[in-house]
This record gives sequence, structure tokens and C-alpha cells, in this order.
Amino acid sequence: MKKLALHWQILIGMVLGVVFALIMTQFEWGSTFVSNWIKPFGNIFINSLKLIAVPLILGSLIKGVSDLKDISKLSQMGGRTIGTYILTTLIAVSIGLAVVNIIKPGHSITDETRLQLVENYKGDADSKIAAAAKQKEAGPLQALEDIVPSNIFQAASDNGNMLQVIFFAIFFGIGLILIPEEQSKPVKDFFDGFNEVILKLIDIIMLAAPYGVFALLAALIVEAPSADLFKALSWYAFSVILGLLLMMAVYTAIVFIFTKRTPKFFINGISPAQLLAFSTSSSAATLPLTMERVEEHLGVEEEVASFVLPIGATINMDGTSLYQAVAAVFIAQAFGMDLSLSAQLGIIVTATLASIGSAAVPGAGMVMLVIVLAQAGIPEAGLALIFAVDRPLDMCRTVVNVTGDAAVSMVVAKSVDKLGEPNVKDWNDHYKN
Ligand code: DAS
Repeated sequence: MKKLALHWQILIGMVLGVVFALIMTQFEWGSTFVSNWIKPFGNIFINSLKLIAVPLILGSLIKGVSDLKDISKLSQMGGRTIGTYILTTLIAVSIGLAVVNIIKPGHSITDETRLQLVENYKGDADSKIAAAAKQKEAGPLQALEDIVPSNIFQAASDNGNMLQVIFFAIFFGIGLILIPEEQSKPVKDFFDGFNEVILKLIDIIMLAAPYGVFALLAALIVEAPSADLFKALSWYAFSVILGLLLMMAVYTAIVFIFTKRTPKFFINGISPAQLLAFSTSSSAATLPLTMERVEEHLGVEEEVASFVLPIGATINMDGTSLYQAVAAVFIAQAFGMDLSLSAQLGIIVTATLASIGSAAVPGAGMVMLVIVLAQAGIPEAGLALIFAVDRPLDMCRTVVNVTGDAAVSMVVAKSVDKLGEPNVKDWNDHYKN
């Protein structure tokens, strides 16, 4: 039978996980069986994703930064591109924080379920909650000071210092740009190859995704069968999707304000790429189609699209950053933590940087969520809580990632006067497909 697309495999893994767990709960030995013999495979799957986080950051960020070629390219177009990307990401994270603080999806989890969750992940949760308490006493610039590592290998060994790895990766990428081409080429080639290997490893890890999700979902259900957990999870998913829809509206407004192209024109132009992004959950896989739609149907000239979109696919993931902000606060709420305003502002920084470091492949956003949780002292155990619904949300947030890249490419093109009329045969043709 034709190999099912990964996201269908995942969705089937999810459904089978739920069905299997509901059957297991009919037997008194069922929960123990799942916890002892199924759940470990879910943890192995999550650990393999966390394992890949550091090399993922190094590969994708060093390549993304060094692809800017020379510092002069960081001038008019590069500066605007990076600046606009960071602006849209900050807007996305802020929308995410606003939505999750208004809806408060985590608060619908009862204390009993919360305690059960903490009990299930005892060691990890206690240490994180203690670290969060410690972090609240830290000085105002502690977060800034913590970004610069004194020892990259020590930083890379502790998931809590992902920002230090991101800092090193960007610093290294800039150094690569500044040395002579003949010296930097072998290093760039190495990181190109390194990046390919890492993306291949993610492909391999995602092969286990249906089984990993099956195990995680089964464990989640038998260990926290409370109805309010699913009510909370559905409120969590609703919060993410509401935030993503608001962000889509922001994009159409930005495109209209800066390029005078109507929302109908924009969405008609980019929608095939959005559908591919939804199906593949991968900005990288969608990039060739994104470029074709942006050039052929949205009128962005090739020299702008070929610069702005690959960088966008690598470092601009507004949907991911919004999701990471919602997920982090949701998990904090679920573990009974009330995050201070400074902790939430810290999430704006870490979710922005984490989305920059997220590779354009399925599941990368959840891998990088580890950074946001670790920096805010939120229990990583919460990952198991949200992973069950991560795949459908990954499909949705990837659509927003791709849409954001296309919107910014139009704004940057307009600002350097490279936004022509779409070169489709006629306007009917444009609106037809
Ligand atoms: N699936 C990622 C992408 O390709 C986004 C994510 O995992 O958050 O954009």
C-alpha cells in the first residue's frame, strides 16, 4: 500500500494510542502495563527529539547566518529582512501570550490531576519549580548575562542553556562571514553537510513518530484519565489555533498597508503553499512552492524572493513562536505556576530565539520548546502533556510560518521597489488557481 504521508501516520498513531489506552483501562493491570511497557518508548521518542536540539540549533543557525554571504548584504535588504522577521515574530509571541493569559487553558486542570501529573514526572517537575523560584530572585540583567556562555561544551550539555548555544551559533556565523571566502568555504561546506545530516536524523526520528505518539498518548490517558485533562487540552489547542488565526489576519493587514495588495489577492496567491505546509508540516519542504507562488502570483522579484524566503524558512517561524509562548504558559498553568511578568517577558525573548533556531521540519517547534521551558523554569515533563496534540498544531503553525515568510517577502520587495505586478496570464488566472 502506498506509504502514508507522515502526518496521516501520526494522526493514526494518535487515534490508535487513544483506543489502546481506553481498552487497557478496562483491565486493572492495564495502566501498569502501559506505564511499564509502553510509556518508555514515548520517553525515548521525546528524548531523541531533545537530544537533537543542540546540533539542530548549531546547524540551522550557523547555515542561516552564514548564508547571508557578506556583511554588506546585511545592509539595506538583509537588515530590513531580519528586522521585519523579528518584528512579526515579536507580534506573534505577544498574541500568543495575550491569548493564553486571557483563556487560561491550564487552569481548568484540577489540583488532583495536576498533582497526578507532577507525581508522574516527580523528579523533573520539582527541580524545575525550584529553579523557577530561584530564577525569580535573579537580578534584572541575569537573563542577558546568562545568554553568553563561558564554555560552549558545558552550555551544550545542559538543556537549560540553549540560548547560549543560539548566541554561539549566531556569533560563529558572523565570524564565518568576516573571514576570507577561501578560508570560510570549507567551514560553510562542513556546516551545510552537518545541517543535512541533522535534518536526516530528524527524518529518522520522525519515522518513529507514529509509535512515539501512540506510546505517549496511551501513557497520557492511562496515567491522567481525568476528563478535565482533555478539556484543558482542547482549550489549549483552541488557544493556539485562535492565536494563529489572529496572526494570519495581522499578515493580511501588513500586506495591505505596505503593498496595497488585498487579503483576497494575498491568500489566493499563497494558498497552495499553505496547503502543502499543512500537509507536510515542513517549511523546508514547502519552500520551492512558496518561492514559485511568491514570484509568479504575488509579484516579488526573484532576487528578493531567493534571499528573503530561504532565510525566512530557516529563522522566521512566527507560528512556532506563538505556539511556544502558548504551550509554555499552558504548562506553567497546568503545574500550578503563576509566571511573573518578567518571566513572561523572558518568554517573548526565548520563544523568539527558539523559533529562530527551529529547523523547518516537522516537530522542530516542540523540540525547541525545551529552551523556552528551561529558561522559564517550567517542568519539561509538560512536554508529554502537550505532545498528544502537537502534530495537528504543528500542521497549523507551519501554515503560519510559510504565510509570514511570504508576507515579509512582499513588504521587503515593495520597500526596495522590486514588487511587480504578478506575471500570471491574467487576473482571472490568478484568482482561479
Ligand atoms: N514544522 C515546523 C516548520 O516546518 C514548525 C514547527 O515545528 O513548529 O515550520
